[in-house]
Amino acid sequence: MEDVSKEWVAVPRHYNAVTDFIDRNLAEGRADKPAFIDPHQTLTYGGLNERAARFGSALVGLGVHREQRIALVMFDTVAMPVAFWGALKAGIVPVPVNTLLAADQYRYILQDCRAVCLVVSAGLLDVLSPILDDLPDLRHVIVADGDGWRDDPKFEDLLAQSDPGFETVATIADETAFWLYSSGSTGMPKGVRHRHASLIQTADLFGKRVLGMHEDDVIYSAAKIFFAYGLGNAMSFPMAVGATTLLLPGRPTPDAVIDLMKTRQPSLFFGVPTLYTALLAHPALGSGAGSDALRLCVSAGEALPQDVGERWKARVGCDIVDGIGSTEMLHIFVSNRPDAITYGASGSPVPGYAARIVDDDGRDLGVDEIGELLVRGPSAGDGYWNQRAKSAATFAGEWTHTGDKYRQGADGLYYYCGRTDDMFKVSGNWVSPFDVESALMTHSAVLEAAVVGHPDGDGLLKPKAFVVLNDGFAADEALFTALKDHVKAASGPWKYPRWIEIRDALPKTATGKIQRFKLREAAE
Ligand code: 3UK
Repeated sequence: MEDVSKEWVAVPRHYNAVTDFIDRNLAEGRADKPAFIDPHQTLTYGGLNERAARFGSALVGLGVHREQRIALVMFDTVAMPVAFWGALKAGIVPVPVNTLLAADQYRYILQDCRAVCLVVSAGLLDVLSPILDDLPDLRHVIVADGDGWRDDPKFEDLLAQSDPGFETVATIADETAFWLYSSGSTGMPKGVRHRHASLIQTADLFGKRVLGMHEDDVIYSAAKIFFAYGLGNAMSFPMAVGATTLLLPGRPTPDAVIDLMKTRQPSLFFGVPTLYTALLAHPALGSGAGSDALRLCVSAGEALPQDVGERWKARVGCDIVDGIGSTEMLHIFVSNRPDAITYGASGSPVPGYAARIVDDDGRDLGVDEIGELLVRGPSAGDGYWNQRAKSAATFAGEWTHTGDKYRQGADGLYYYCGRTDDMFKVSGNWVSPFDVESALMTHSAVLEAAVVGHPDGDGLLKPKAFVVLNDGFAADEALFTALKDHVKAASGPWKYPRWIEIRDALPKTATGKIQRFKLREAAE
């Protein structure tokens, strides 16, 4: 097999990612250029440099040590890159966390990563404050875009009090720079440790070489920075070339997206398939999705249905590049190319990455044979935190197991064929059937539940629940609404079952495992 490592960016052993992503922009004369624009503030590269230094020094001042974790539960505003890069500058490890989680999930993640400091957007305090006293390692809560928490100064005041000349800590290229949590089909989310050297690999190999991202681009990513997908699109890729990113702290509804496209005229747009579908259903969607400067769109998170890509191209006049990435690999590793798009396919390996499709015994498969996709590349994570068995199974030496079923067509392209487990994505967010089932079963009406992904009218999967009721409960609309609301509150707003079917019993294996595949077939 071809040696892809010659494509990798050479990174010196003593290396802090801040040098490539912040310092280089100043050295190349972009101190006054906007790096990030949110609805309230513009942050230039010079401003980011100063504020990241201040935040790094502030963390040290609060007694946070190198290699300790700080959790970032933040909306996409200019404070997010300041917190992320400020931590890296100090050799402290930021852990961006999904802003859509429920209190129990925050408790688990913050305990698991032993965050000593939490940086949180004021709007998220209602969800987080009830669990803050359950975190023995947590010493400081810094509130961004709002008032302070107990004795801690708020983000802005903390920055004002600290040292703008704070020097970048000399880290090692292979040192852990940040973590991202990845959800699995069983058990709780796992912290993936990523290295300082990985960010420049994804920015160069995918951002520059595949997307051709350059200094004059204006980027808008509907996927938020707390996702690996958004972290690259909206933060590391634009910073690697000195481009400008537009940030939207709120939900990327079709109205909000079209409004931003019109008022800010981005040249690159990043979304997930559900959003492209929702935009296509919007009467106001027209040429360039509102932006005359739009040159390219990107989709990831789940497979982009062929017809969504084709309808988008016809209506918006711009292609969508579909590529598959993962939290474990940091960003996209198999992708279409802007000048070679096949809707319905994931494309071919990104420069610097190699892919294989193997059977259960690890043997390479031939054309059109379906097996698991393995990938090799320079941005693979260093493993899951405190999960030796799962790390060994996924990060198998040079090759990373994706958990995805793929086939390689006679055209050489890779075609997505589903997951090797029962997991599926809704609007780019993972749904673990087990999670939704557990949430349903905490409702007094529910005896048992099984959840599968079921295609909606656009061919995108949504949760469908099969429920066995406890005696004395009637299957009526009021109950269905109550169950949906219950899941939204207990597990996450995107996870509620769009369809509920009442059953007398669920199909099970001899060992009592729910046979979801039977329900999936029954639902088709
Ligand atoms: C699925 C896709 C088909 C696939 C991600 C871009 O989604 C990202 O990371 P996650 O860890 O999920 C990874 C899994 O999602 N998937 C992603 N993209 C596609 N399936 N076609 C696609 N284009 O199951 C994969 O294993 O949440 C996406 C960049 C960085 C990312 N982390």
